[in-house]
Amino acid sequence: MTKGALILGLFGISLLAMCRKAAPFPEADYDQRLTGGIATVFDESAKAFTHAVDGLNSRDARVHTLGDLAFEQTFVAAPASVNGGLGPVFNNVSCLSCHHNDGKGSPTLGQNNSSMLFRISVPGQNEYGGPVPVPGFGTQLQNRALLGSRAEATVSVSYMPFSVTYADGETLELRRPTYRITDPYTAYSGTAFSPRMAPPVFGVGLLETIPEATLRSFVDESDADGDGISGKANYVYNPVTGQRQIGRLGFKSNTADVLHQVASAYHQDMGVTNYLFPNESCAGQPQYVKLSDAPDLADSTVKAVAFYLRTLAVPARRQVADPTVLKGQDLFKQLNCSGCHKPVLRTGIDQTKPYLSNQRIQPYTDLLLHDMGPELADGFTDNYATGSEWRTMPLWGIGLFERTNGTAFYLHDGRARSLEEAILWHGGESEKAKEAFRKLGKAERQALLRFIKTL
Ligand code: HEC
Ligand code: HEC
Ligand SMILES: [Ca+2]
Ligand SMILES: [Ca+2]
Ligand SMILES: [Ca+2]
Repeated sequence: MTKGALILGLFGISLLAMCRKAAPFPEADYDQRLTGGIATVFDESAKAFTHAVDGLNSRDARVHTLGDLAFEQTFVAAPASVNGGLGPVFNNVSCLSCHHNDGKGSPTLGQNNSSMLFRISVPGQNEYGGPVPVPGFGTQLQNRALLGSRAEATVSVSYMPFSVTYADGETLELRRPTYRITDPYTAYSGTAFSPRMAPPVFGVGLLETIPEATLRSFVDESDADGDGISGKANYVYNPVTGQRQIGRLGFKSNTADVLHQVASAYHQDMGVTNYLFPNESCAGQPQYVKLSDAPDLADSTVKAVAFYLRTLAVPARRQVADPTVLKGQDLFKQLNCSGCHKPVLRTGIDQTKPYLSNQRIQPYTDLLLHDMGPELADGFTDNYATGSEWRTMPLWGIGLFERTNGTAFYLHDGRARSLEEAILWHGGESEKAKEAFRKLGKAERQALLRFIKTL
């Protein structure tokens, strides 16, 4: 072969290389701290969840601020010059009273900072495939009421301690909740009762921007790959679009988009009517008296709050190069925690929101439903979600809850008082991962927990 042919040959190869798709940027070269891509904020304080994403224009920044203020407002009985229209029945008085510091809440029933609400139903499906209301109570039980009205019922909880033993002999005490409904204002005939504690609200804009196709690609309903994890998408009616869409928010992926979630929170959690839900939550019930307060809220406020949440940044990870943390990260993969808590996803493109578009994010969720076994089951079906299925909880920000909440509680009803307890409650599709965790030695368990605390 002549020298010329060799050069031509090499040129041909390099031309071929140029025509191939660019090699993906190596995963290890990404900055592991950037939990939300460009929508990441570096703050480890109690206010870590309360920051706007970078890159909002001045108009958008103003809407974000308006939404921020509205999120914090305490509502009162109508008539009032500002923030009227609370109730007559409600679970709490402001968004912030449940979502503490834009993070999760507390399961402190009976106290003002309680972030609990209760989904209720009778068997069957409504016209959209959703839960069927309990006569006289609807699909949510409001345990508080304005002066002069009666709460739908009182809800109390008691916890039974029991212990779990690790393979190395160490034990940990868990507590099993039992809820009681007392003093209903009229005969109560509900069959399913689902107590839920407020989850964090930052990062929902990014979750909303993940393409449906990505979520569908994780579905493995008949567990074809045999790893014991199936994963199923929920499809729910979205009153904003009038269509059935893949569910992403709520503990059973029971809501498709942020605006719907905000409007229904005002309506059901606070009794504040709005353009998507113009009738009081207790309308049609025996105790309902027509109030002259509808709609309680301006359309622009509902939309500003949705915009505020969509543009909340996600806090950065910490101590990502610590050797113990890296060991924990390996264990998280080895135990297949990552089978559900997907570490890395990519958002799609939303031209109206460049600051959320095409980002490599680390939400640690697949947003799918998983059967978590009888211990966590609530018996409440919601569209395609059965009574033992839950959405994989995102783990981003989880290491900061002790700062944002003082005392942190975990799982849908706040029964777990530590990460360790939360893991030991895993069952069903996650039984295998839980058992593998239980069998780890102490140092390895600590490494895994250290890793989770850096999220
Ligand atoms: C009584 C406590 C309470 C109040 C008040 C409340 N929330 Fe929530 N919030 C919750 C609970 C519990 C959930 C989970 C609901 C579910 O699983 O269906 C939730 C879910 C959410 C979510 C979805 C987060 C996710 O990742 O799934 C958003 C967003 C949200 N709330 C926003 C708001 C806004 C905005 C307000 C005020 C208008 C508000 N909430 C008022 C308790 C509350
Ligand atoms: C089959 C899917 C699946 C697997 C596997 C799995 N999880 Fe989970 N995880 C979930 C779901 C679903 C929840 C929410 C359950 C609930 O609220 O009742 C959750 C909740 C959690 C929480 C509590 C989050 C919070 O903010 O309250 C932690 C911590 C957690 N998982 C860690 C782990 C670890 C560590 C492993 C591996 C040992 C693991 N998970 C394996 C599905 C899974
Ligand atoms: Ca009202
Ligand atoms: Ca109700
Ligand atoms: Ca599988």
